[in-house]
Amino acid sequence: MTRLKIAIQKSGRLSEQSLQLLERSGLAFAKSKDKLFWYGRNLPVDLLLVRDDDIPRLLLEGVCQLGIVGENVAQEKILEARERKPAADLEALARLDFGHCRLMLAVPEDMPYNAPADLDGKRLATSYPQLTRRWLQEQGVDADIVTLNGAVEIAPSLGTAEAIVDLVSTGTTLRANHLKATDEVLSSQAAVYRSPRVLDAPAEQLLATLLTRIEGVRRAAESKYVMLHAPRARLAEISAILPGAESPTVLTLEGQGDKVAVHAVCTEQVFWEHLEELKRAGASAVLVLPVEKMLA
Ligand code: PRT
Ligand code: ZN
Repeated sequence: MTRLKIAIQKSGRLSEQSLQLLERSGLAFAKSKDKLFWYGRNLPVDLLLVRDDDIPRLLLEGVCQLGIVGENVAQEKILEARERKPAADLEALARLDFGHCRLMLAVPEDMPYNAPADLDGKRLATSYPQLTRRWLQEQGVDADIVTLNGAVEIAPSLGTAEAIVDLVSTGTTLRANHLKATDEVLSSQAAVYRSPRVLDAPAEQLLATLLTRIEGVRRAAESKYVMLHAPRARLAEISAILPGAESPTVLTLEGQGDKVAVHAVCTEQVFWEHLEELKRAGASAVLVLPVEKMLA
């Protein structure tokens, strides 16, 4: 039986959530702390723990069949691979709603800046030369790219570049270095990618099952199961308040002709404001429960 290999980041911002997602999808691994390879215990699916930058290449070369990596890294490496092989591509199968960040142009706080055209003739420091070059081309700007592997944010104060293109999440790093973010080059989150290599039928089947489960875990994470009591006369109004709920289940309450119990899966976030609104509409005994798994 062919085994699938999934590549995830060994240690970094995406590691914990990538592993959690796979475990919630029903995969169990023989974990060994120092090893880069974890054998799948219950399904023929093994894990490869690597640097995030290596994941796109492992997929392109067919060493791994699936990989979880930030769109920023995947897109940068795809563009890089296309310089050698123009048809190189990776298929993004699902966005995972973690590892959110933005690749941004940032300039010194005291530098006059109105539009990308102001970058003409300037030097931009970045760890993402490919994405930066593409963006500059789209903007019709002629600037030099200085590729750095780390500490990009100090390039302007060192005098090695006038501006930078770097990942931003909270903006703390930029502020600490007296830089301001101006333009978004790419908005990114973690995603599952697949190798372009053709798989045999059982492997393809296993991959499809895994993806359905991943999708189920993702949807469950966003969903809540809501139970409440409602006056029968206000059922429509109450159902309409439930965020992302399709046709709730309505149950009669023993001995209470005017009241019903309503159960619904809400596929969007349920906020306190929704509960308060439900209460104003006459709902009582409102319970919100987490959903662990979902299979459509
Ligand atoms: O060792 P390995 O190569 O695997 O890890 P790495 O150091 O290259 O990557 P890691 O773990 O830092 O990030 C992995 C992925 O997380 C990135 O490729 C992004 O997809 C995603 N991600 C989300 C981020 C951030 N948020 C982020 N804030 N990656 C990096 N940062 C950096 C940013 O460059 C800045 O310098 O964190 C710093 C702090 O950001 P602020 O804005 O919160 O101050
Ligand atoms: Zn990396």
